[in-house]
Amino acid sequence: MSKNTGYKPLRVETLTARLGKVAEISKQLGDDTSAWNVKEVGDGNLNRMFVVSGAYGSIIIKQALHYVWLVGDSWRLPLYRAYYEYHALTRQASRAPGSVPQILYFDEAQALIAMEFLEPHVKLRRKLILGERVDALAEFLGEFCAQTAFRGSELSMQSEMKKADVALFAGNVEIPAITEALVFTDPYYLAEMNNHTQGLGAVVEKLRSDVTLKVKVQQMLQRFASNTETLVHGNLHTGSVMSTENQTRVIDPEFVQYGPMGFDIGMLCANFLMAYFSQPAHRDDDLADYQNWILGVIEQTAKTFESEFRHLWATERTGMLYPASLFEDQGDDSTAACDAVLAGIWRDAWAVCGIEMHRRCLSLVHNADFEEIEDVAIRAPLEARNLMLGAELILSAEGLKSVNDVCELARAYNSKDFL
Ligand code: SR1
Ligand code: MG
Repeated sequence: MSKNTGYKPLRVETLTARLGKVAEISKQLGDDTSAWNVKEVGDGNLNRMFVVSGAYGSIIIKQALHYVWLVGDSWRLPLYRAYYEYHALTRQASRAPGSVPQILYFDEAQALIAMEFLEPHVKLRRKLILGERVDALAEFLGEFCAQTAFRGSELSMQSEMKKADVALFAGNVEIPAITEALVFTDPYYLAEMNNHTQGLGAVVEKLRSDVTLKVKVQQMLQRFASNTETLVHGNLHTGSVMSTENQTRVIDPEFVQYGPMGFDIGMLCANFLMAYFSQPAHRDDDLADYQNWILGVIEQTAKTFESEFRHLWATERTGMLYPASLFEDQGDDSTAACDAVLAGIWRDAWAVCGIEMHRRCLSLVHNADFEEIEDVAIRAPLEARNLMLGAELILSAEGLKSVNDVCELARAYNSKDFL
């Protein structure tokens, strides 16, 4: 990784002059830069994003800033996150082909990535708030999580390459530190940047005084920080997924790091569960049908993850872990070994799921699913269901037999009153 010498933030007014001569970009937009139209889309928490359109089409330009866009200059953050995002995208593109936007150009010094503009894709979180369905969503997400988890691990990779990659991504310190604080720590005490909905005080107090719960969360944090099983996306919520009616892509892997194989699918399921619990505030007529659809997506995502993982286990187990020389070559079935690996993945996934459900109601950054419910008297009881199920998942992560148990619990909590 080189230094960001000569770095200068882009502006709408300067972008065309600065990037007009970059061949990889003009090839996408057309050489006539006078026809380029630049629009800033302030759509994330960390970076600046521009949509640039020209005679041939549109692209996205994403540039890191020296600080967190959402908070401002007081929260400094290294520009190198663009470097890690770029390397994450290239790995995801090869491990789960067709799952991420195409990268067109990367300028490390400017912390800038130019990529395919996904259109007419919309953030999945928005679709879930609007009550829209996406065909083949679960199959896509389950495969993405299984393929990136398996192919980024020593179940598949040669150790030498995997260790070199762990070393490369280990340089990313500050971004994982955000997750270590905002996701795993802040929700469980009165941290400075926290906020929660009025009326939730008793539930919040209950969670923060539960020592067993805090120990479980810290055990998961320990695994998150020190278990380099695979390259995780690191921020796979429904705002990091973009869909049309029938096509889905995963974006924004700047929180990438090596971590537990269950991390991404756990975080993803949490965001579907939050969409599920928030629905009574977003619709009346088709409420039950739509909530069932969301639970169906969770079930199918988990089942696809399992079947894809088992398929990769049978066909691509080329790394040093659980080698055929110890099992199949000896005439021994390795199904029990795969079962055990999957059990460990799900134990982590359900713990991460519960923790994500907590942090999105208690820490700095909340979910639009709940935040857009203006009436706090409606929002608080829905968030309370979410918080209490989160605690149950963390406490019972090891005992949950399958995703069906989780969906059954969600159905039960969906009619409970905790306030
Ligand atoms: C300061 S960044 C806060 C959150 O936004 C990102 O999308 C991550 O989820 C992070 O935790
Ligand atoms: Mg993001």
